[in-house]
Amino acid sequence: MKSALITGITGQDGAYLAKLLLDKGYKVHGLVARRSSDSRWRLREMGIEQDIVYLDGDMADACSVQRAVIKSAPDEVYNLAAQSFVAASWDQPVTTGIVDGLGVTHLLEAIRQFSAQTRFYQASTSEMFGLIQAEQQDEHTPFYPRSPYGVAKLYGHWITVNYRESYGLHASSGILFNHESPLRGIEFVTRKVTDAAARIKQGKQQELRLGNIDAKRDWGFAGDYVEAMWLMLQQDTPDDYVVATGITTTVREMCRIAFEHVGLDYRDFVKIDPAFFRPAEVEVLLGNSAKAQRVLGWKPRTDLDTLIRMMMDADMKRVAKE
Ligand code: NAP
Ligand code: F7E
Repeated sequence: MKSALITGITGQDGAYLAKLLLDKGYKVHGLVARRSSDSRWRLREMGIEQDIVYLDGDMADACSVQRAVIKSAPDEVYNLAAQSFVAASWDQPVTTGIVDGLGVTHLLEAIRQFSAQTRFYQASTSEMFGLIQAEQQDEHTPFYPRSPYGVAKLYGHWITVNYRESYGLHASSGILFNHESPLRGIEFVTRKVTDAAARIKQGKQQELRLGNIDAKRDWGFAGDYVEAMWLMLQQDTPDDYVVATGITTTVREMCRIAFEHVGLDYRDFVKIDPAFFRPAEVEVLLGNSAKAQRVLGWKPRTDLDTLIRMMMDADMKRVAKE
């Protein structure tokens, strides 16, 4: 039985990845940071809460990360833990830098010292492209991060490349573009919109306040994207891969799809609020995942319309029960 350690197991991707690995017969360990309220709801929704071995720890605390690596004796480590909300990274730039940046070194050092055969996945991000330097971004596109989050993740990305090149670790980085699901955090724009459309439809909310709805994102489904993570660690050679759909859509269009699904016109309810604009914006992202498709045999299976409908259906049911 293979052993895996997932940091960030309580997050959106953690839940989908844990399910995928359990289905493949892995023993799954999860590094979980102490919180005063319940953080395992996604694992419960997936029906896998009882199937995971939980290890206490925080990415900011090198000792706890080291202990988790030693205890889980992992064949594979997936580093998904992060302060992942871009907007919050301007409010908490130092925490974001420690957790999303230095935290990666805590984990890589523990692997290097105690478990050098372990394969490592780093959750890199399209936010590293930020102010885009090419119309469609791939593994060769220069980076230009636009937020403390993007800057911290760029450190995490390069320290992963560096440990691979310095110590020969099997360390890979997935440069993932936005991916969503019914388990997406409510603060991210897709869930904010589907939750609000469901509430408005059911008379529980009157309007939806958004920021820059002209921003464009390359949105895919989290369930498809965790397969790419796993595939990267099954290769003989570690490498970096862009994971994206190759289609970019405005927030405005995404709102139209969501509201239309419940028979509403978003223009009647969406209000633009300067409070949701960012100090520096990533206006457009569009990924080229040709390498992942060629080498890993991966491809996105869920289009945006299907994804938003899936999220809308889940939110309609949840809001109705409240
Ligand atoms: P998410 O839902 O925000 O989950 C983040 C996870 O990190 C949660 O389990 C959270 O724990 C944990 N965490 C936060 N701070 C921690 C700390 N100090 N120590 C230990 N754990 C900590 O994020 P996601 O959408 O699943 O994304 C997974 C990873 O992929 C993240 O690294 C993100 O930056 C990256 N990424 C995401 C996307 C995307 O579109 N989703 C795209 C590219 C890259 P709590 O539940 O206790 O808060
Ligand atoms: O914003 C615009 C906002 O917060 C998308 C994270 O998973 O993907 C995610 O980062 C766009 C931005 O995601 C609102 O300005 C307009 O242009 O859903 P988001 P994100 O910032 O793209 C990347 C790949 C990651 O790595 C991150 O971890 O939508 N927008 N109005 C809004 N966004 C939010 N959240 N709320 C609004 O009211």
